[in-house]
Amino acid sequence: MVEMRKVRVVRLESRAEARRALQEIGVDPAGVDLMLPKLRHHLFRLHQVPLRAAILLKQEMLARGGEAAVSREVAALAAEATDVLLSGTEAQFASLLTKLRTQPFGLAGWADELETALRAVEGEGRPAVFELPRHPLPLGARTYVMGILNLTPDSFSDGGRYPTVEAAVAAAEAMVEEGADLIDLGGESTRPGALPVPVEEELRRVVPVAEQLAERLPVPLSVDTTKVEVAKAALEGGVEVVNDTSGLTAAPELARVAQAHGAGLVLMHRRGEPATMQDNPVYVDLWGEVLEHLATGVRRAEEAGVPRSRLVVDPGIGFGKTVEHNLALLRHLEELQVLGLPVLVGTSRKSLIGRVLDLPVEERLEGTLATLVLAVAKGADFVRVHDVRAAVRAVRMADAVVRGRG
Ligand code: HH2
Repeated sequence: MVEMRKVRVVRLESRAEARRALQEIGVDPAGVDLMLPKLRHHLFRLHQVPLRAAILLKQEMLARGGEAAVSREVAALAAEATDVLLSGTEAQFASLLTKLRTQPFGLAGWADELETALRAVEGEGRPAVFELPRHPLPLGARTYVMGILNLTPDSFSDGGRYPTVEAAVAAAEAMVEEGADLIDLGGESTRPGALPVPVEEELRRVVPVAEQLAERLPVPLSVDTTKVEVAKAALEGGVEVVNDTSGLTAAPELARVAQAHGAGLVLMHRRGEPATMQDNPVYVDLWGEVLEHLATGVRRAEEAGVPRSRLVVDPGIGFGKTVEHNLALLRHLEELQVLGLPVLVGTSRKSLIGRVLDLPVEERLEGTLATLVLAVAKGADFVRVHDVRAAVRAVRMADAVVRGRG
């Protein structure tokens, strides 16, 4: 008989893992279904629940053996609303939702919000494929590496590297050789302090390269732009994704353009305009605000007819954020799960790495790789990078640990 440790710590990240844990110890199949909802725990933070609703909510969750933490002002009836930390098993939440739907004070609406969040953390309703016109990408099996091709004279780390169409095409081909799964073309720098580029100039930089690459590359292209004219011309030239760093705030019509071409749409969070976004950014609740901005973008995209299977969300590392904000976004990247969409993260050579390690832009590779690996561990589906070869190796290795092989 092999000696085994008597007590072990178990962390169950998904329903599938919980099911496996029960099956491994030989639980009766009927028992698996009964016990599974009691093994999965959830903790949600609810923003500003009105007083009477909060009191009922607390009472109902406590009655089910869960917990609902509220502000101390609630007991004194001295607050109009309170944030709530709501904790319980899946079984307790299921029973709570049924009850909330029969209650007054807007609790039925909170039940809907909670149900959406519960479904999202379990991965239910999450698109299985990033649907693109010519190169659809199945989701969930590995992390895709998006190579950056900046066709700009002033990008912060690689501006002015490709003075001709031929040089840009060769650079993109080299990135694909190194394992890039997509190529992101940018004709306007979004670095802090960058000034807007006239539309004719952005078109001149992007469209000829896009047309050449669309014919030659076996991978999809995206265009990093906030301009309708540029997105349109690029999509007509064979590009398959619009990467909108404003998250449909600069030009909401971008959604209709993407929809008309059956294109993918990346919605990123940013605060303000690149020219001024780093002037002392302040957030009351960083994640709360980032998620609301992205959810609004998602709603706009859906209203324009873009299906969820064509959407990706991105927290926008470095866009109107301090180093501490950027670190907090990376530390809790799993917060994005609540949107139920694939996630893209862009940290490559960014100033947060320069500031933490005190290194210039050409020495930020290792720092970049560390952030990529953590992003994979926290569920990123896409990473946007300059150094494709190194990123592909780091991400594949991280994927093998996190998701297993094959
Ligand atoms: N970062 C940059 C540009 N576009 N798009 C998405 N979706 N996510 C990002 O994090 C992101 C982005 C900034 O980096 P870079 O392209 O290297 O620099 P510049 O904007 O100066 O060209």
